[in-house]
Amino acid sequence: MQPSHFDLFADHEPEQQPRAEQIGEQSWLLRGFALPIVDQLLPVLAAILAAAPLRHMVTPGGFSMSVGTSSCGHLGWITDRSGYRYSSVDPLSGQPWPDMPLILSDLAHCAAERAGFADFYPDSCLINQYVPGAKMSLHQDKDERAYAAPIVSLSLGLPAMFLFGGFNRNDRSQRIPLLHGDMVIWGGVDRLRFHGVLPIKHGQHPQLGEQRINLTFRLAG
Ligand code: MD3
Ligand code: FE
Repeated sequence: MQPSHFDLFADHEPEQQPRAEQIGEQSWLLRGFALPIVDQLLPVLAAILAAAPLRHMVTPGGFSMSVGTSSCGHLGWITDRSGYRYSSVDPLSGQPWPDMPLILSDLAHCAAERAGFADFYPDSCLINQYVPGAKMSLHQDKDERAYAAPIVSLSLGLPAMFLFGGFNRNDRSQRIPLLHGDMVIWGGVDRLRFHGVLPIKHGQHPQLGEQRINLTFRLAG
């Protein structure tokens, strides 16, 4: 394994590390895990979005998503009238997606490791932008080639109420507030649980303004 430059937590005492909160059998919430490097992340994110702008993709059913999306890494998640899938090309530019910067892949790797998932090397980072009112209905993530790897998420900007459901759409959901800098890791049996995000409320985040950005790191290919 290549050495990580994201060794911020390596020489800290355990009690100084962000605490891990178990939210499912194999799911963990790391409150504020990304805060120590968030000022470095924001310009990196801006550069990705300059090369691959956020856009409102169309679902197979013909509806425009309220969430704006883009990607970096080898594969990016897309949707259009012909379906949901991963693509190595950004349909907007016809070019490969921007590379996934090391600071992002390392952050995801370290978060996964903290949650007990060794050797997580994501090949895809989906960037979701929520403005007030935007939401994500309950769904499962099934477009990845394999489900053995966890999914790691990073929340930035305005808070969101995350819905963590069961294995059937109508199972009762837990509501978990996700705040700026929080990271969540979903693996194993929890990987195929239904989940969603309630409509984002109005507000101003000091660094991101009136929006929430969520990054999800995946092994898609
Ligand atoms: C739980 N995004 O992009 S992050 C998605 O906040 C998505 O933007 C939400 O759901 C967001 O597909 C939630 C987290 C997430 C991603 C995948 C999961 C949670 C998950 C897969 C299984 C269980
Ligand atoms: Fe999802």
